Amino acid sequence: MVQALDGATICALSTAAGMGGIAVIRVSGPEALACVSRVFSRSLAGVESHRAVFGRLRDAEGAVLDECVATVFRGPGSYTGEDTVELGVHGSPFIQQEAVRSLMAAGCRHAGPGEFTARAFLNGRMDLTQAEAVGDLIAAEHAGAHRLALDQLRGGFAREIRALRAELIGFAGLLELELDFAEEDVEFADRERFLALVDQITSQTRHLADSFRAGNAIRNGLPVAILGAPNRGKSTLLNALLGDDRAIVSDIAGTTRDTVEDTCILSGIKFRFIDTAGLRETADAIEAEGIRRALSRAASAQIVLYLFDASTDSPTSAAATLASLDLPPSARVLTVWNKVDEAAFPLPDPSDDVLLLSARSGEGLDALRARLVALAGFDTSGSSVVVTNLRHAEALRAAAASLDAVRFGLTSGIPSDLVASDVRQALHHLGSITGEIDPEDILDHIFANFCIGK
Ligand SMILES: Nc1nc2c(ncn2[C@@H]2O[C@H](COP(=O)(O)OP(=O)(O)OP(=O)(O)O)[C@@H](O)[C@H]2O)c(=O)[nH]1
Ligand SMILES: [Mg+2]
Repeated sequence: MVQALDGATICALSTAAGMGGIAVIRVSGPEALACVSRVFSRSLAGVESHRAVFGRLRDAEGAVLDECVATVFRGPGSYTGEDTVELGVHGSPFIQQEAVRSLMAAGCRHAGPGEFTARAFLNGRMDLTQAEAVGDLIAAEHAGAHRLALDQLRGGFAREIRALRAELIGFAGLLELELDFAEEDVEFADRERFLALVDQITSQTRHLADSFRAGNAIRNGLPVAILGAPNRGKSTLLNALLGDDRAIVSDIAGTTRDTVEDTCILSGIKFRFIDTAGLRETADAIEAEGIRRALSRAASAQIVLYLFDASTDSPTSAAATLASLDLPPSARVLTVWNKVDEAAFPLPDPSDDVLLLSARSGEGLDALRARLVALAGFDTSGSSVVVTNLRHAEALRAAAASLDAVRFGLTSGIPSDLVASDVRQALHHLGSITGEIDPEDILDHIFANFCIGK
């Protein structure tokens, strides 16, 4: 909750270090220096910003609790924009707990989740997308998610949104001007230019919204579906990729009936591997449902590994199977020839889209991993902005819908004041991303998901 934005001085453990390490207690607010001075052997009143002083910290009863370093950051040049003190205390849970209790007795109160970052936003130290990036940065489990969060923290996404808004505001200005002279029945703004501008802003907005699919995949794992007829070694491959005995393997065709999925990180990129029921004609209702699920997961996968069995599938039958596949064009299909250790036919030449391997012996597995990383690299290495946050994606889609209404209004002779109201709607949606509109309701939602001390 952001209920704590009342100007009080707040304190919280910022990082909980292990025994023997240093824990940082952050104190922020107008009374930060005074509060800490009450429980510290040295007054911080005259200490310059970004200076550290050594002293003794007292507990709530006035006894010496610890020797520690207090670092002073004066507002507005601090993380929150307010006067802040960071106390580096010894990391024992007892010292941490007593230090916080002592600060509370000295006039602080506990910070809510994300309250430091919420204050940073309210004090203009960062926009909303950057504040959200702080949460993402802390939650990032792998290099891909970390890079996206860092990009967002640096403000690239916010700049793009502001540029879009600026263009739209310019457009709205022209429209308002036209409204001012409505009685004279003049059309100031050139409709063609208007339309071109609206189209351009709409397509940029949609493009950003569409990047959410890639952004989400990077954060939550790029979906890779493993498909093929029964007994091709799909489950064996899943287990080999995960390095874990995750799915049941047997020589009985139709072993896997449900989808089995798990994630692993390859070269800093998170992949979500989905093992599926073998595809075949079947009268068994449960198996048929498994196959339906397999195809539905394949439809939302970014990469499909289609397995053939080098010991039973002939290249001709494989070609026929591939030709009859009805997979969405968005998925990249890689043909994987498994069981090369028992190959019965001449094997095709390996290429970017054709891989030869033995899931059982591990031969060719590294090449497959490298190929997957290379394919994912398209999404992660580009310098273009990628939307990773559902809230942003939804706001972008809503803005695009309002812009569609603007276009409709312009082309169907709807009065300019109604068109102007759609323009304002679009501005509102874009503004909600960076927090340039009244942010009260979205604030609670965003900062509630933070941890205490940030
Ligand atoms: N020789 C050899 N056998 C393999 C290889 N990979 C899998 N197998 C064997 O092939 C059989 C089927 O493997 P699974 O992984 O269960 O095949 P699946 O595609 O998941 O089969 P379903 O779940 O029935 O669709 C098992 O006996 C595996 O041990 C391989 O690379 N070489
Ligand atoms: Mg299986």
